[in-house]
Amino acid sequence: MALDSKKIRKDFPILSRKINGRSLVYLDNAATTQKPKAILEKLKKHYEQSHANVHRGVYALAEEATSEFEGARKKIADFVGAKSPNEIIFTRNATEAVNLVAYSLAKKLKKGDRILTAVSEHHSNFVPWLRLAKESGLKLDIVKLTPTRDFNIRDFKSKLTRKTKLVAVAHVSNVSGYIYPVQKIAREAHKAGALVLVDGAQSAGHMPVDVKKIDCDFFAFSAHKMGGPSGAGALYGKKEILEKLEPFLSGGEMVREVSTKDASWNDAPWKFEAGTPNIEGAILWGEAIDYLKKIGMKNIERHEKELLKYALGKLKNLSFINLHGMTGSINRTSIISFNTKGVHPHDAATLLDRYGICVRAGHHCAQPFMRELGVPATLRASLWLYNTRREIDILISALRKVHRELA
Ligand code: 7TS
Repeated sequence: MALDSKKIRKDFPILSRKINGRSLVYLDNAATTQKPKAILEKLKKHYEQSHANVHRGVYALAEEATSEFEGARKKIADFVGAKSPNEIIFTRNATEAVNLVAYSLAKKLKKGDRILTAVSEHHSNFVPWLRLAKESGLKLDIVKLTPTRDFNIRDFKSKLTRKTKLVAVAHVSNVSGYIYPVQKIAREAHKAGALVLVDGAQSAGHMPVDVKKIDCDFFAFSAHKMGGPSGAGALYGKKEILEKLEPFLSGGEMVREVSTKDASWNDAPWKFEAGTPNIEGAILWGEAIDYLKKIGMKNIERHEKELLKYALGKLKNLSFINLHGMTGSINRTSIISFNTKGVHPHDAATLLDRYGICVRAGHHCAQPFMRELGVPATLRASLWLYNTRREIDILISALRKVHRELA
């Protein structure tokens, strides 16, 4: 079913804003997405009617808040295909979810164990492993790119050893939009006896996700990249693995029994959620998920693919544009990185802003990847369910002007 863009755009109040006298063209969805008004209404309702701390009170209001909060956990679990809500740990964002695995796993790994990640990762799924390796005497192996700048499965297989304890890769690259073959990666990693973490920050809001089908052991993602609020994220972890892991943070909520000598831990996922959680963040995330489900993730994916094809067709016709990553529309989401010949990405982005266009310029927190691409920075347009062909046309026409003015 084709999306009714006109109707969808009305759900996002910010899209009717003017920037520099122009209609806002928001093409920075990989950084964060805009929010549907359903979540604003939900926040008002929650604060006006059911706010209390969760898990602690026996009074009706606290029970209501707890049930909304735990209800959100169930919505999130169902959304990514987890077997049970207890496989979802609330975190602040995808970054914290990755760090949770790094810190918890650190206690299980020994000197000489190896971690395998890729050169194309976002820093959030790279620096924690770099650091863990340095601090715990582990070896970090890094998968190279193919000539088309994608994940190199051959190199991956050659670097996977019996000493590899964890494979940590993205589901979708935040620079090229490339969709990693995560099912294949998980199958190979498991054959070698390694655990698999998939960083789903760029996939969860853009395509149907099924952690059971991928068969990953961990899946990290953020609410703010899928219509939800910032400050809310989650780590999916297989139940049997979470049970064996030590908590990352300690304090209230995560304990069962505390004496002056010792403490015992609550069950997963609560043993990983020390302190008062982001209650409203979780609830609003649940609301955002209801919104996305109503539209349908398959429809969103199809809409983005169509727009991507349209945008790539137009960009390829501009002789002054260098596209990075795969240049076809298969096997990738609608994240497009490119450079404008003779114009620094920051200058181009600043000029595009004059036309009301928001695109990202920079290294996109993926400096090792930028080095492989041979550029210090790129321009990046990233699309979502509310973007339209008209907005792509506005971008193309503005890029022509930018090139005329600056190159
Ligand atoms: N992993 C990937 C693949 C990402 O793209 C990002 C954020 C993260 C992890 C971290 O997510 P967070 O919610 O914890 O911050 N990516 C971007 C980006 O591309 N531009 O701004 C943030």
